[in-house]
Amino acid sequence: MSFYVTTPIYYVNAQPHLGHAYTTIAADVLARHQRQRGEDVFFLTGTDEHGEPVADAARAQGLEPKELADRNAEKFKALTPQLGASNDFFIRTSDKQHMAKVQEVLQRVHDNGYTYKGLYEGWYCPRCADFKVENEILEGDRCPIHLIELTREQEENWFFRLSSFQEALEKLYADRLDFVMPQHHYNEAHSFIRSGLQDVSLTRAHLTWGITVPWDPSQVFYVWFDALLNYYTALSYARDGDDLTDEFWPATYHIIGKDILKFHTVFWPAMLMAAGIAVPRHVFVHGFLLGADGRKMSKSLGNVLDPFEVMNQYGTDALRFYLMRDVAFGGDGAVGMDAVRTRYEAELANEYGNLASRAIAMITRYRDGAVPQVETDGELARDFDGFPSRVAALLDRAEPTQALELIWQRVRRLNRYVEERAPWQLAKDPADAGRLDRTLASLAEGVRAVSVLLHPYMPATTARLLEALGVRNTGFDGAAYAARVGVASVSAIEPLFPKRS
Ligand code: ME8
Repeated sequence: MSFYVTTPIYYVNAQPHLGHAYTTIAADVLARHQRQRGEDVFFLTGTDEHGEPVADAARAQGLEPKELADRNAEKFKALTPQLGASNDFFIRTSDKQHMAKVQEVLQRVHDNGYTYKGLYEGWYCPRCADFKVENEILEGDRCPIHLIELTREQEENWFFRLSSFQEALEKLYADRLDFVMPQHHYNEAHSFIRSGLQDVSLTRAHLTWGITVPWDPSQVFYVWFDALLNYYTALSYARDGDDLTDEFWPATYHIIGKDILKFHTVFWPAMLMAAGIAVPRHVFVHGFLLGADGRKMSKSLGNVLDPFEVMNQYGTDALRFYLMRDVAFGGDGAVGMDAVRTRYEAELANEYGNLASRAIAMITRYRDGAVPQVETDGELARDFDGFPSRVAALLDRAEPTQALELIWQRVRRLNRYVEERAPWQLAKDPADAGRLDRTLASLAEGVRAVSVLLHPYMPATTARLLEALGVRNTGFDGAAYAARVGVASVSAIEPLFPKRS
């Protein structure tokens, strides 16, 4: 089976921030998990470089758009490995191959009769690079997202006959109840469609920073259509000399924030249908990260959580864990440094880190580092029974927070097990040697199994721990808690989550 997951491609008019990191990390967890299961995975992220927001930002800094794009694309590109993201390709919409493919696909939309020339007049937000419909506009003709004043724009454009897809989109939504997830965002998109679709502008006349319209070179494509097509074009040139489209299209999951729902759940499937291309399987829409005060993060409010600061202080894996754990994926959630510290100390250091170091220390102290090769405890086996497949089912539905909660319940179960069995008591009486053997074996096996499941969330830390347990197999088949211990011996390890000042 193939699994293709994407993040939005990020605008290069600004610096990477926590919101970008969030989506990339979530997509990475899904990609890593599917790889563990032996699926053929392709994970795509990248940058959105054309259009008004970038041209305007470049002008404000006295730069050419391409200069600003090159400069900021590098920062986004550098961020992915820093986040531990395992993307297979990084697309830039200024790539020549992307541009050529966009022209090819949209020419087909034109040839299929889904475009016409018309006069567009409407309220336009230059920051969204989007015309707003009347019922979205705030008082004072302001953008509902950026709160800035909209401008009244009029120009001759090529239009996309979105209205021709009214029935086809309604059918798509009726046939595929999981096309948009979670449910409340499906409902939102569905009701937008049912309220009646209007044709949309496909090109812009007064902009040069974009992809030229092949049948009318005086215009460039509206940046959103250029950008959306990245998901499709990337597959055709990501691997030198190899076209991956047949293998990975349609995409399994587009992971996006709720700010760009309309483009992905309405325009995008219609555009694909117009070009005769299959629509993606799922669009998963996550919520907004908010400042610790519950308000939208913004520099002027001073409530921004800086991903680089979190990584410097606590490490990449702690940032990944925190974001997947503290904000239920799919909803909004407040984030802040205090909450990071609490999760780090209470859960990573005191629960998982402590469990790992205690297990290794006791096996070292009582059995010279050799894990007793005896049957594991049936009681613990019962608590672990069937749970990897429940984790997998949740991750198949793009629910990393709930899956992590299930895994964490097992981390806690293992800590309780240590307390209940009190190996330090058993070690005092040679008559308890058999029980001590069984306890240590069960513990080693439990720590191994949960670490395999935590691997997609915290790849570096779990790899270090599994190495100390002498375990090479991080595949999903190793996620089951087995009666036969999967760990032969342990070696000493530095604390996984050291104390931070
Ligand atoms: O919209 N909370 O790019 P963009 C959670 N180029 N996620 C957030 C967030 C927040 N506060 N802020 C940003 C664009 N994000 C277009 C996309 S796709 C074909 C083109 C994340 O740089 C979230 O994924 O504004 C959101 O959808 C995306 O960044 C917007 O990034």
